[in-house]
Amino acid sequence: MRTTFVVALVTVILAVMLTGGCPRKPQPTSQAPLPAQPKAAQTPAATAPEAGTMPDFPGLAPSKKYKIALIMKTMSNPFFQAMDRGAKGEARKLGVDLSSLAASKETSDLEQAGIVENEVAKAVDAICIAPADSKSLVPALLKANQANVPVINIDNRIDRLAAQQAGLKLVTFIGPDNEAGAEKAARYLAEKLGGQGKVAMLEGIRGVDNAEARKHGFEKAMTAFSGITVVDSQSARWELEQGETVFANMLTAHPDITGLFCANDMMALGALRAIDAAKLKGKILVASYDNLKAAQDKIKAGDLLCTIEQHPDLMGAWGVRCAVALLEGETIPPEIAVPTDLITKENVK
Ligand code: ALL
Repeated sequence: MRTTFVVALVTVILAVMLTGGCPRKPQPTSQAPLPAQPKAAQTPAATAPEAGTMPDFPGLAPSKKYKIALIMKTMSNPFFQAMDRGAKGEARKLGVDLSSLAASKETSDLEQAGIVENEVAKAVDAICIAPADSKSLVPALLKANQANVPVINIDNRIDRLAAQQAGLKLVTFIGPDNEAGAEKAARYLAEKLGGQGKVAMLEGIRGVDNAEARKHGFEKAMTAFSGITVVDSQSARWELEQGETVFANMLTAHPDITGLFCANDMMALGALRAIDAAKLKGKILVASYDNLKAAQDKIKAGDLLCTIEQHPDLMGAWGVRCAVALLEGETIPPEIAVPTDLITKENVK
């Protein structure tokens, strides 16, 4: 009887901790230490909430109108428009003065670094950044650290080693498990191919954390199917036009490709154009990532097999909420995971 009570008590305590509901003492600490372990050995911190939940900081009532900068990659990708909407909605609720900023292109990482420096110079209270590159933004973000402007990393991770070596402190990372998300989409593709055939991948910008993680997820999924050969994998730098050109060239080299995984929808939309131009519509199954409106339309039309919803709206909203909570003295978990959902013709909206 007594043992049952103890087991039940421990279970309740663990459940409360895992859902992020444990009571939190307000602490003045602002910067969570960077985990020291290599990537493979990392596990979420004990206080990190499950994917799709986040500490809600009940009763969060800002004591002043905070100035927060949301710095994204480029508004030319509708993915960031969704992130912007989420952040603006939360900023309205919390009375935050939010500046939404972005560089011109997917490849404009140095321009993005300039935006970070400008915002630091304007003395914003916090920065939420979806970095275009995982390493080249480090020096600009260090300037934020030096000026005591807390940095919340969303969507794409700053490279842990580069951050550690530079002594860069990030409050938290809010984003998906990109490897698991890509693996989910790629496994679905392999299953729909009946575990047979020649497949290829269009990668994001090489060396960038989420692009590399999605590539690993794709490779992991494909190695489980002995009848599938990966014949090509190249970067199309997240862009539609590049997706079209790179995949058109791949098709010339490998006209018998029957499956393609793209690390984002923009590249997939480009690849679908190349498939059309090569008169191969219906012969190649395409899987991708982001669940943009244009991708949903392609799924409904039967041109795209599946995509992954990774909730950029939540990344934006939670980024703003965590920034405010931190400025109000709350402790922020070092990792906050957003879910990845497989979207197919069965559940597309
Ligand atoms: C990443 C996002 C997206 C997006 C890409 C392009 O960080 O997670 O999947 O399409 O940026 O900039």
